[in-house]
Amino acid sequence: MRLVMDGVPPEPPSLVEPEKSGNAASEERDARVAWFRHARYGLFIHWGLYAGPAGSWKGVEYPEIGEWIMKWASIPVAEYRELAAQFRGDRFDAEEIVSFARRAGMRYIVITTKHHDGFSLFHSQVSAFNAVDASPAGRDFIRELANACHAAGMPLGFYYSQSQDWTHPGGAVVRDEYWDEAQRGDFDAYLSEIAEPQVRELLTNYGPVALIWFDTPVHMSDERATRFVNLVRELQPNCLINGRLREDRAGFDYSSMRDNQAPDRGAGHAWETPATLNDTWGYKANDHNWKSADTVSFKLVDIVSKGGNYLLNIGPRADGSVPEASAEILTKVGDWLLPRGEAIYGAGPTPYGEELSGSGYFETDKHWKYREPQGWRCTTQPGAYYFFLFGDHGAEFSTPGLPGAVVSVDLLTDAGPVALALSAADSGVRFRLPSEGRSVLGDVIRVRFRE
Ligand code: JFZ
Repeated sequence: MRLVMDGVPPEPPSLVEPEKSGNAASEERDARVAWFRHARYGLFIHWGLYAGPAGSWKGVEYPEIGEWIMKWASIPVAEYRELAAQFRGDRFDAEEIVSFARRAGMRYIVITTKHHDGFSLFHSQVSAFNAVDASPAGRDFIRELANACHAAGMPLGFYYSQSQDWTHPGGAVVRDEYWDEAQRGDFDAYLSEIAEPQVRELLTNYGPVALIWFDTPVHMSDERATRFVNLVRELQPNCLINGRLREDRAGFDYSSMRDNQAPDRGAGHAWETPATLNDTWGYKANDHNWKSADTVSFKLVDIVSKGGNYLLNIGPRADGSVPEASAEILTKVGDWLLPRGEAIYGAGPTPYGEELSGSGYFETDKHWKYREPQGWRCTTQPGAYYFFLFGDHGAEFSTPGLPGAVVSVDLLTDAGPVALALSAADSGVRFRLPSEGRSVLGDVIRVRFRE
């Protein structure tokens, strides 16, 4: 994964606290984010015109993330806009995507309504560069997905590139490195004529919006960011705002980790790791570097045990179909997760911490510090701790101290809980795992106790 923002090594993973954004009272915010903290695992969808070139332009293949192809290949605005004429999306099936997310155990969806290329998947009155007016699809894909999500009770969030916009004059470009004169213009005019009205459209025309996911806050001063915050609070007071609205990356309702990064340990406030399943967000025909299902289950548990959320991406092809490999991996994780869901959804962070030391990770082209699924993690519910054992962990495990007398110890299997024999350990319990009912995606042991 390349850090496209700058040429210097990234900072170590860290969380920027929401409090720093001078945000509303924290009780109000806590109430707003309650559903989000419960959900823990979401589906990110990067879909747009860039899925057509799929990583190559005029015979040249670009190694970087696919949705940035316009910049990598310095494609002039007029030429890029022509891609819309081939955008049909005839295999895009919103209901299928929602049932897929469910099946995969994901509890919210976030889709790119407009990425940096400026093309919107929704019908807009302020720009004709959208799927209804500019493409033969003639469909408002956001309306379709919103309808399907609302029918299924699936929270839907909107990714919206508020700052970077490479095809509307005045939209920001990283480091002001414009590659076409047509991109130049007045940034504040772009904000008031395109970005703010489009955010208004998104928050007015599609029913309840669970969250809005702003990104790459180039030139996003506090004053400019505040205009977006006010718009969101005015139109949909319950809509969450992520941590990439403002230049300083201060979180609003929750904080956003840098892409594919997790911190060493948790924090009191809500946070989220956005992550790719291969090395791109937007579809690339030749990127087959998929993370395995056990890597995904490990990262999910690692993140949840630190109090965070995992937002994991798929990049549909230009026709709207989901690459089979990503569907397969996410379904495998769902098969493991759903019978063990009580250990993830609404679960609290680890009461320990010793198991986390040095566990932060990030993936970039400069650094590769990635944790193999290993060791143990813990999540909690009232009256129960869940111990997740990863990798080649052996058949015996002793827990650290527990807060009350143990009532039962069960291995959560695909077929349900199986009671384990136990003996007292130093301060917790010691148990032996049976050879049946184990999973390569991680064994989960529920320890119930009386407080
Ligand atoms: C941004 C986008 O540019 C990218 O295309 C994708 O949508 C991703 C989810 O977000 O990329 C970023 C944003 C922030 C960092 C790195 C890449 N970061 O903070 O390290």
